[in-house]
Amino acid sequence: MSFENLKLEEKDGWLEVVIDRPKALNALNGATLSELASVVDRLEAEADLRGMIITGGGEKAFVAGADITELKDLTAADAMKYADRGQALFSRIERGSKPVIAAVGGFALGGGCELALACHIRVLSTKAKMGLPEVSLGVIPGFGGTQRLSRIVGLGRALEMILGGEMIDAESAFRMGLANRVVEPEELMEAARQIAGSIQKRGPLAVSAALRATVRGREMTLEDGLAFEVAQFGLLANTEDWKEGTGAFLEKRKPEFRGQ
Ligand code: CO8
Repeated sequence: MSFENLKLEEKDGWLEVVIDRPKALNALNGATLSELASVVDRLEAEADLRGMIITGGGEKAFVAGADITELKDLTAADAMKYADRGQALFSRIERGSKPVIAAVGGFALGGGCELALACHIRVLSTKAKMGLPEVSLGVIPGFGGTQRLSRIVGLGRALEMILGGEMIDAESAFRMGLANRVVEPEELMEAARQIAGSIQKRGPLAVSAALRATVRGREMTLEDGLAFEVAQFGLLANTEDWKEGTGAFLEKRKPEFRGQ
């Protein structure tokens, strides 16, 4: 599969996706959204793939937003269609069965910040800057930012970022729980791969079930979320991975999970 705006590599069972339009600071145009959608299809379809790392090409940006050149003359109907399309893609990432890590080495603004918010884990370099500057353009976050940011950092901090439109640096992002880790720029991909490597060692069906329960549970009442957790727990009990993981512990050996 070859792409115009993405670079794709498979490493140790993980897809590494570079959003690569450095001249536009990797802004998400329609073509890039379509390409990302087909990568998500592949991630879900191929059982051997365990997850995905998304990063930005060039020195300056993760993704500097939706491509503003495509926004200016949208009609109301087209704007809604555009927002729907981005939201659908980002929700597929968030609600998918495999973990997705954002490796943010520069500007993650607007739609780029919203893409990072839809990822499950965010690793930032010290050069990262995150923000939702849409109101400076007379628009609002439309790829999920008004919904996901407050769920991650709380309402007050989210509103300060959304209404004020200022960028925050990596340390501030870390302090408010927006970044899982902050590392030196040259260590960014390695840090993301290290997290991927830890996940890789675990039972793939258990990882998917844990992801599902945690992400979906957040949208439920505690009672419903707990019931959902019980159901996921029960489903896993029928799998070979469950027998292998618990058996290997008792036999004092490393498990060999087969995702079955
Ligand atoms: N879209 C298109 N082009 C962009 C974007 C963008 N989001 N960001 C940067 N570029 C382009 C610049 O126009 C410039 O192009 P050129 O060289 O041809 O002039 C090139 O990238 C380099 O940018 P700068 O020269 O501006 O670089 P600086 O280092 O001076 O500044 C900044 C970097 C601060 C990141 C600056 O480029 C900037 O402010 N960019 C815009 C950030 C922004 O406002 N993002 C939000 C966009 S709106 C959005 O994401 C909405 C999401 C929801 C959509 C819902 C659909 C309806």
